[in-house]
Amino acid sequence: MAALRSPVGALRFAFRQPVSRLASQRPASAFYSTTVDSSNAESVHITAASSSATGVPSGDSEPFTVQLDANSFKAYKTDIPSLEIETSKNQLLHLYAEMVKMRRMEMAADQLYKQKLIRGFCHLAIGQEAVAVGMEAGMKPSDKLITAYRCHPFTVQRGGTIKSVIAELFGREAGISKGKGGSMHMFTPTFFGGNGIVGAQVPVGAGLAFAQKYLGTQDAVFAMYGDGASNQGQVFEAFNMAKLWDLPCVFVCENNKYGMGTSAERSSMNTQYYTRGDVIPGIQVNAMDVLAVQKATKHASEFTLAGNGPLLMEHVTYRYGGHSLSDPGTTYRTRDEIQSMRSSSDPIQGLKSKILEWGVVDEASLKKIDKEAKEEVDQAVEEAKQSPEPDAKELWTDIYYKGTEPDWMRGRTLDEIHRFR
Ligand SMILES: Cc1ncc(C[n+]2csc(CCOP(=O)(O)OP(=O)(O)O)c2C)c(N)n1
Ligand SMILES: [Mg+2]
Repeated sequence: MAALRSPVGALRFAFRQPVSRLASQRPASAFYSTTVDSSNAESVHITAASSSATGVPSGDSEPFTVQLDANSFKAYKTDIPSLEIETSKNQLLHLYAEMVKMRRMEMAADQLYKQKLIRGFCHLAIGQEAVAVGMEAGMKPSDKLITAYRCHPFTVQRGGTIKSVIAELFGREAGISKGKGGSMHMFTPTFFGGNGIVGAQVPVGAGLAFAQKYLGTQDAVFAMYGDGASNQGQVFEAFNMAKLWDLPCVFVCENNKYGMGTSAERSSMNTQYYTRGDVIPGIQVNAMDVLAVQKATKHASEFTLAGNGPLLMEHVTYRYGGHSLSDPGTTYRTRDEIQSMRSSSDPIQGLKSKILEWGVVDEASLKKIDKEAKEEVDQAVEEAKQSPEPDAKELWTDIYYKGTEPDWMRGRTLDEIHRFR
């Protein structure tokens, strides 16, 4: 406590304290007793294995109802989505197969990076598979989505192929951006990237939502960002515009508990991110359960398209690996923490246990799905390796919308000039 005697010492002491502890040291005045004090509220349970189903039919495509865990959702200024979700054996197997494929693809990227076949930045979403797969299952195919750099599974879910993602990581012609973008720059007609600047995609997402309203598409936009991005000014500016104009925008905070090596508690005055939209309602989701993500996403799309304006959706999840491939991910959190998330909350293991419990298929059938996923990814990697590097003339394509190019452009040096016409 000696350090507290000097102002600098007091400051250092303050920075070492978890935010929740500092908040509890505040004077108990009316100033702090707001009606919505969510900063100390408990989050949803992040478990993938506590939903239940009875009367599972024998037919593979016959619908049946799953009751989600009672603590799957929390809500702010709105109601939680219904805890019942209709599914089928085929649908559950599809969700399982997609999550396994996404994990295999990311594991392949990890290996290929370590073999130096992938260079540059590479951020993987191992542990967060239920977010991309569950969102795709809950969105309309024509709804739009935009995210940050942790974008490989979204690219595949929104219409890309595993080969096109791996080839993009290699910088090859068969890549989804013709090898010119790399890890953070992948797109499909309904997926607007893949963005490297933290938070910058959030106002772009609000702009996309404005376009949907202006064009009358009846499509919702999901604008994703991380817990680390959540404190940026531009995020709140986007919230303001979206609410002012009641845009069909769902702002989605993918809370994986860390922004690089900084825990959410150290960076955010309120870690209940779904409550941070002021007058914009919010829903917090157990995003280790793919069915809860699917349910909440469908609910969110319908909510905003019914003319209710924007919604905040917080997916509580966890990344198993480091922030990127240059971070081992174990200096700012314990190995025990990672291990305990893997063993108690893994989205793939959770769905697997439900599939077996509900008699959807037996363990051998799931092993076959696992094997097929590995083979599909291995083949995609081999095919991507065969793809050539893009031709140098591709440096001048996809810069401007066709027909809007200037007469000429400067290249890497003053004398390198390309004439468009
Ligand atoms: C404007 C800007 N500042 C800093 C960085 C460096 N940076 C890259 S990712 C990141 C942390 C973001 O964390 P979060 O939003 O929680 O997303 P996550 O990586 O957890 O998916 C930072 C600071 C950047 N890319 N852009
Ligand atoms: Mg984060």
